[in-house]
Amino acid sequence: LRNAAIAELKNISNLSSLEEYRVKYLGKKGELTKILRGMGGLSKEERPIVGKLVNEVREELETRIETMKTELNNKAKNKKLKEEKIDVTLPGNKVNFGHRHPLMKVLEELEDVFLKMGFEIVEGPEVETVYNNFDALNSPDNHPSRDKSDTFYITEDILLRTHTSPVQIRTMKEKNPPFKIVSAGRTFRFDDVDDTHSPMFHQLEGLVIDKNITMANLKHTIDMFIKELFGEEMKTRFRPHYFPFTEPSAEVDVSCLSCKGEGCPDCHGTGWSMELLGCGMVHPEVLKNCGLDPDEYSGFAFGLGVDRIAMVKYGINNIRLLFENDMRFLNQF
Ligand code: FA5
Repeated sequence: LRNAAIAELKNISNLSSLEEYRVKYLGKKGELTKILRGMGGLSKEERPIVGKLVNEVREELETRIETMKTELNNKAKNKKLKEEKIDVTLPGNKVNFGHRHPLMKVLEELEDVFLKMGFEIVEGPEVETVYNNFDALNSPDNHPSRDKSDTFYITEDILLRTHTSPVQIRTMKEKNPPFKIVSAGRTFRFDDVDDTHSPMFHQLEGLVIDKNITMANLKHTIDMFIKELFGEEMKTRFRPHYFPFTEPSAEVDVSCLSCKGEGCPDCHGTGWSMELLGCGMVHPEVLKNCGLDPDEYSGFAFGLGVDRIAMVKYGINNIRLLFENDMRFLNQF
């Protein structure tokens, strides 16, 4: 029996068959127990001999089973360790980080420049009253921009703002001068889409009200912010223009950064980029509409096209790219 048991043990390869094996030989109904139970049929002299033999075999099998158990346990542990080994030298999985949209980057950069120049940032709503968007800004009743073919009306008195200038009205009514504010956000016009126009675009409005503010302060502020944003070599050009809410008024272009002379695709050889902003001295009528005395206070205002600034800054020749969300384009920023 001992030899058969030892031979059988060699074929056992896992813990559950080892347990079956233990029960088979050492359990209550096991082979060795059977022999002990059958000892009643033996003579007095034979009993201690057989009893001793059975106990010896039992002890030997117990030791062997214990050893086998430890071996099997170790084997299982090693197998697990091998399988679950982590190769720390393997290259990691690439994590794609999101990033700011180029337009938002420019917008934040613009706000930073104006904060540095002592301006305060204020907010204004995208849905505005016709009064704030046109009337209070001295816009004549028959001004073409009021037309339904140019402006998105919600009701007769409510519209999607066509520019950020209504924030001027809100600020002048709320704050006591002197103040310097900027306000950026979305604006809407019934414009046909082309390379430089979109029906939804972004403007940044600036307004400075104090005593003795002149056109020189306006020119200096615009020049400074353009140089801060694009670099010292950037030049500005002020062209006389008309806005109902400023007098005098001007439009501003900046020099074409990538100018290739005569046949330049960006400026058609003029040396000047597309129009970037409108500006001027706040019209006395507008000051009066907001309860300010034009004999005491004066000020300047400007409104810049943020999308166009982004285009000049990053050399983008088509405004559509800013709104199409093509990842091949966006991933370049
Ligand atoms: C205005 O909107 C005036 N409110 C600006 C102003 C403010 C003048 C304060 C004086 C004092 P204008 O319509 O020119 O002006 O627009 C200003 C800028 O917005 C333009 O120079 C241009 O850069 C940008 N812009 C206008 N229309 C579009 C459009 N459809 N798509 C993209 N950018 C546009």
